[in-house]
Amino acid sequence: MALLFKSHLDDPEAWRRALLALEPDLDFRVWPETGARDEIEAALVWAPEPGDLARYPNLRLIASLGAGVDNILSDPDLPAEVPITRIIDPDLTRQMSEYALTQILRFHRRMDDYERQQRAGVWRVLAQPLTAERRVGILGLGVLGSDLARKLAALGFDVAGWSRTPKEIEGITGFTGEEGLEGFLTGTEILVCLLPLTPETEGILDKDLLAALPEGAYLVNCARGEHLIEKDLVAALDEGRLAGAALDVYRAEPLAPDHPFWAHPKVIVTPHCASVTTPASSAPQFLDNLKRARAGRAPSNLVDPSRGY
Ligand code: NDP
Ligand code: OXD
Repeated sequence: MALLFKSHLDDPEAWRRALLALEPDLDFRVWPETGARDEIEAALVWAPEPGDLARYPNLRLIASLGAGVDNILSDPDLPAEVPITRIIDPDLTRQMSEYALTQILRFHRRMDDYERQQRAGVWRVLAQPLTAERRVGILGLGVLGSDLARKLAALGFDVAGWSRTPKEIEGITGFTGEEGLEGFLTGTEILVCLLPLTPETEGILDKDLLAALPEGAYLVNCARGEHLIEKDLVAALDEGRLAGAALDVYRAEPLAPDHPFWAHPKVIVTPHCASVTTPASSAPQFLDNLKRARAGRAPSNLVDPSRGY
């Protein structure tokens, strides 16, 4: 039986090395060189072609190469009975918290204003709130959001988080569901999006949500481009209601060369690099799940397709 690898972003040779180092007999095939389709028992994928995963009659595991699974669950022909897993990995979590902290601290310490001052040759010390006076709000208190929340709280920030179900995290003010969203937003000066992309969260970062933030707030979106209504962000920045945005993800990636974000003075653009799955660190969980699937046991890091994440 064989493993099929399909990703336009991840390096198949790095994955081959990492997996074969642990299981030398693994039959590792890279799409589209699938060989006989009935020999494929597992698929390790990022953004598979819609309909493709339905073509392997003996598939028993679909493993996302990332933490997000929106690009798998969007396939209308997904084989319903095959378990889907995602990456939960300390390296991935650490990278995301580093990325978000970099952007948050940059805004908090007014580095965007100081960079503008430097370009104009201006020497002026700006008012600086203390961390305890700065409310950072995190949309999504899952694996990534809760790690970031704890690290921000350890730095002394006033941290709040919003999730679907209630969360008890020491030092974090939790808000839940539709009814909790407005109270969460009105206190949030730096908003970080770490939600999964689902039908409920698609387009959540729209003009109404941005208008509910205090004047001069900042946005950090490191989840999915489809969370954001891009023209609403540009309008909020241009009208001065938002002070800045750091974006790692976009509706269309790579970002088109003529996209207004590239040259916007209040936008930081990074190329979906906040957190990257590393084969050496994530290969063991995939092989363990393959063993579990072969033994008819539930894999770890299982996705709930009915929930969408
Ligand atoms: P998790 O599934 O662990 O956490 C998701 C969180 O979002 C949970 O707290 C969940 O609530 C909450 N949530 C989901 N739906 C809703 C909703 N409708 N209303 C309110 N809260 C909701 O995901 P991760 O933390 O592992 O990852 C988050 C996302 O980050 C990924 O889906 C991916 O899109 C993105 N990502 C981006 C990367 C990048 O490089 N830019 C890299 C890795 C991930 P509850 O706890 O109640 O279930
Ligand atoms: C992920 C990503 O979901 O890289 O892991 O975006």
